[in-house]
Amino acid sequence: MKQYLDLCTHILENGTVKQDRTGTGTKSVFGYQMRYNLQEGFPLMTTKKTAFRLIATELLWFLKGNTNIRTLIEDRNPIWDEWGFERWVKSDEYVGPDMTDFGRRSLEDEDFAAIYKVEMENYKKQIIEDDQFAERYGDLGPIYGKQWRSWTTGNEVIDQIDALIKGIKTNPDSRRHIVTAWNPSEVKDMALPPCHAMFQFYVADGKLSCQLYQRSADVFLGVPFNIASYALLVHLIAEECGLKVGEFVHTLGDAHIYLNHMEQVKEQLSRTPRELPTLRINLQDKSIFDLTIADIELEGYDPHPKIKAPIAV
Ligand code: THF
Repeated sequence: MKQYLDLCTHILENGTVKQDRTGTGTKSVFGYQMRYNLQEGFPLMTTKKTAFRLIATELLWFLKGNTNIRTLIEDRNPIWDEWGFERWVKSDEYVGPDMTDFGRRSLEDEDFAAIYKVEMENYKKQIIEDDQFAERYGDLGPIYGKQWRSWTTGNEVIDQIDALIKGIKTNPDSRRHIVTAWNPSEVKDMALPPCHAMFQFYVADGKLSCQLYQRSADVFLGVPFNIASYALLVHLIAEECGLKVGEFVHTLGDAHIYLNHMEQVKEQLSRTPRELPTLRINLQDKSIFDLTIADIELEGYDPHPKIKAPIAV
């Protein structure tokens, strides 16, 4: 996808090197926009193999209103493991080896990395096997699933996705098709404040479009996931509302490349994009809230090989 490769080039050429919360360091720009016409194919990276199964199971997890990583671990989806693990090792009940700064230390110190791996496996095993442990230490706080499906103020509970679908069906021309995950009163209780903070839908000519405002964008690891995730969301909502897919407009706040992803980005920039795959959804008479990964299929995906990179925690 040229749009994505252009973003990478733009940051390499114009970005500023800054320190960040994770201590890794980034090169970043502030404010950037990309547009993906979903009629031209499904926007999953072709310049590196990207795990669509992980993207889809994460989105279905959000849509079910789930915030506990137990479901993700059962789906063999590791992308939120570090954030659950962090809550566990920072708790009073954790008495194992010191895991302070485990993300950075496991990259710098092989012996530590081996100990961390054992602790992480134990954590995941306990999440799967022990209901009470999973309830206490598998929950990431009121992150996306909670805000999307049950934003709570006083004694009112708001299902923003249900309201979004009803709004699109009954009043497609509305300029208020908005969902926000940024709940200022609950940000402090979240394992990670929402990166994809708010999105708006738009209907024209029988086509459904979506614009996302993403406050913080990890360009090498996160953004390929975010683009495909929102593209999938547009397909699901369009299917549910009897519309065709339009555009995904991706607006970024702090768009950064971690300094330990630079070689990987350059490798990706040296590759030529290939034809985009096609998405098929088997909704039948199901609601999008009851979908499983078996109902979603990707056809004709022929990417360049995977490029490995460490995630910043
Ligand atoms: N934290 C950071 N630093 N970046 C993010 O993109 C991010 N997220 C979610 C929460 N915190 C974040 C988690 N999303 C991968 C991708 C997305 C993630 C977390 C991890 C990742 O490691 N992808 C690898 C391996 C995948 C695989 O196993 O195949 C990849 O190569 O794509 C953004 O919302």
